[in-house]
Amino acid sequence: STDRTQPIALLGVPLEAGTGRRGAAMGPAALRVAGLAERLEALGWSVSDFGDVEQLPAETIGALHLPGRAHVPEIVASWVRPLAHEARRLCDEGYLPVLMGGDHSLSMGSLSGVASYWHEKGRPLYVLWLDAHADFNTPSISPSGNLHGMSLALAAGEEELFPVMADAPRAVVDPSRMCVFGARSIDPQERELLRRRGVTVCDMRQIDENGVSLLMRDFLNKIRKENGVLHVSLDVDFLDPGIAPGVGTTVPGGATYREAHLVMELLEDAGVTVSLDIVELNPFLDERGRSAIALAELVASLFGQDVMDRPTQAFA
Ligand code: B3U
Ligand code: MN
Ligand code: MN
Repeated sequence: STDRTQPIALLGVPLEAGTGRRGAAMGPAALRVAGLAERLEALGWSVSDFGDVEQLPAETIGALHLPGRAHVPEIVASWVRPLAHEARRLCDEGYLPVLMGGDHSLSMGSLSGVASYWHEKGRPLYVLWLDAHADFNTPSISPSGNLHGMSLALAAGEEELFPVMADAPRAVVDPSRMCVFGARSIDPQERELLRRRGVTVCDMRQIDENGVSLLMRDFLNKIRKENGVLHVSLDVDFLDPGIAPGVGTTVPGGATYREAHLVMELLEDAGVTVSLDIVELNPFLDERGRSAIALAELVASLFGQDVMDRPTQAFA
């Protein structure tokens, strides 16, 4: 159901300054070795790999002053500012951008660029955040100061984080159009902020009680009714550590292999995805490339890999 005449653009973002651990900078290389481009080409997509985004020199950023705790915002800014420009340019040129991380702070750049494009087009942009965490902290409430725990909050318009982006292309995403899916680790003040802003959070209990299908259909139907488009942000720790150990912050009780593929298949049926982040893969912690391969397989499902034709369309 997805329009395969749209070319896919791969762009690597070897950024790890948003986490407390090293290794995620090797993520783009591992996703390439896992055959991401080749898998999508085999499905009939035209894929261009634009290599890795170029980091800005430190002297063009200067010192950033954020309130509260924020670890090395200057280094994160040196990646996400050029990334916002690149994501915006790829949208302008008709590509479907796929950003390969790198830690989840990269979404500050990808989501900024993508949101600025759809804002100008006048199409409502939705966000599906597949993650054990909500990444909705701000510097004044974050317990760690790690910026990868704050990227969704920036997209939702939390002003404390605006200095990271400076004048890079950006638009605020309406928090009521955000869905955090797979959550099982949220900080107390983050939870309060999510509630105040009206973000939909589907935690693992809801997934256990209702199943992936019912929850995802509700969200996807809402997008389709509004003629909206969707940015998907896939954090490796959405998956259970048993199938994807290659991530710095493993949290037990994550999505199973089958649940995760079903999410991807429902996304493919809905045909609303316009951009994708694949983040937090840490090849230094992986086991024989398992996590990288699991991610490449999931992305293939999102772009149309299936076992049989579906006689009944899930979305008419
Ligand atoms: N919420 C915590 C932990 C965390 C968020 N994202 C990850 N870990 N990967 C924080 O640091 O903000
Ligand atoms: Mn995350
Ligand atoms: Mn996470």
